[in-house]
Amino acid sequence: RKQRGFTIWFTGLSASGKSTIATALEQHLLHLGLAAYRLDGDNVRFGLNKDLGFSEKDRNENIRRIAEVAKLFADSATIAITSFISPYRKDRDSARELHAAKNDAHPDDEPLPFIEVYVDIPLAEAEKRDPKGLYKKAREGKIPEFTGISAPYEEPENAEITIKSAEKSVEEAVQEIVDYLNSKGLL
Ligand code: GGZ
Repeated sequence: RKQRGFTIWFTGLSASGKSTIATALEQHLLHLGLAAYRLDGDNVRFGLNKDLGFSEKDRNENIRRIAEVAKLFADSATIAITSFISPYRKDRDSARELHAAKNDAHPDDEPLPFIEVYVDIPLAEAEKRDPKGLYKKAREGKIPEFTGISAPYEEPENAEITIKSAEKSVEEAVQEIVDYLNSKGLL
């Protein structure tokens, strides 16, 4: 059977564990012989989106472009995995709607599935982890508009999957996502 493309959209605070789980999930899917590709700050914020910072407007545009790129990957029968804070509910909902929209050139195509994964961690726990010392700098006022400290994070209300990352291993998190994908017939 032909692989269907779809997008797995991670969202959560800095240091929540999004990228670690996204990377382990990508490895798992590749080992199953599936085409998967991860979009994250390293390959997007330093390239396509290097003109963007962290103001609300720039984050809106960051997420808009990432959603468009993820959709292109999904449309090419790849599993797109995105790993960005994506703090605004409106932006995540737009990404979801973009995947659901009919393609005028291919009106008979099925909509591309969009799976939102909320990597839920208490702010205090993320701040305790602080692997890059960014929370400390943000508290000192050295990084303006830092998510969770001086910029908002709007929690998802209808995420397909919520992972409490302070209470689970990376392997358990990956298994939870894989079980969900299997239950929806996506793998
Ligand atoms: C939040 C920031 C900021 C500010 C730099 N706020 O832990 P990290 O370092 O590796 O991940 C964070 C990353 C967030 O970029 P995203 O593209 O995911 O953000 S968004 O979806 O909101 O557009 C953090 C670092 O960049 N970083 N400044 N002010 N995170």
